[in-house]
Amino acid sequence: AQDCQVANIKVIFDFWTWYAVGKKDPEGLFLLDNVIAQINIEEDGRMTATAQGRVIILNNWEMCAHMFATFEDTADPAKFKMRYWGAANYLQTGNDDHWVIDTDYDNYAVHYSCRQVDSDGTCLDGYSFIFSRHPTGLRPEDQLAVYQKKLELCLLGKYRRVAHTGGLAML
Ligand code: DAO
Repeated sequence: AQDCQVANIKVIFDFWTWYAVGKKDPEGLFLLDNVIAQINIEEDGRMTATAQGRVIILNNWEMCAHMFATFEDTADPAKFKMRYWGAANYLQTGNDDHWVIDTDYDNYAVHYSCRQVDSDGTCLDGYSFIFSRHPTGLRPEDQLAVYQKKLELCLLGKYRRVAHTGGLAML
């Protein structure tokens, strides 16, 4: 709808869905597949996110988790702290690093989060998402850039494909 309110004008960064197409899991894996995320810019300018994905909790109970996240800036504009929680209290909560390693905004994004840094400075426990705007995966022309970032993150070969079967994620 058109109401001519400047505050209501949507910019392309808002509300566009990112499909997770690859994931390096952390210990105590949570989000399995059909993972989608949306970055939102609130009216006060703060960044938030909503995400959903298939999870298995408690006694093999499968469900679609609805997650929310808020972000805090750090000195580095691409490094955020992300506080996240679920729509239900039996879902995970946490406060993780959220680093945007690379993105062209329109097609792909490489995310990285180290939860525990080892004594030698390497990452002992962390996770990383490869996001695409396309549920079918990365475009061939984005694969080299993503490969290069996986290499730089020392995570080459550690990712699994995240399927989008369109079932639970549509709920
Ligand atoms: O899946 O094991 C895991 C860790 C994922 C943490 C949950 C994050 C929920 C919010 C995601 C926002 C976009 C990255």
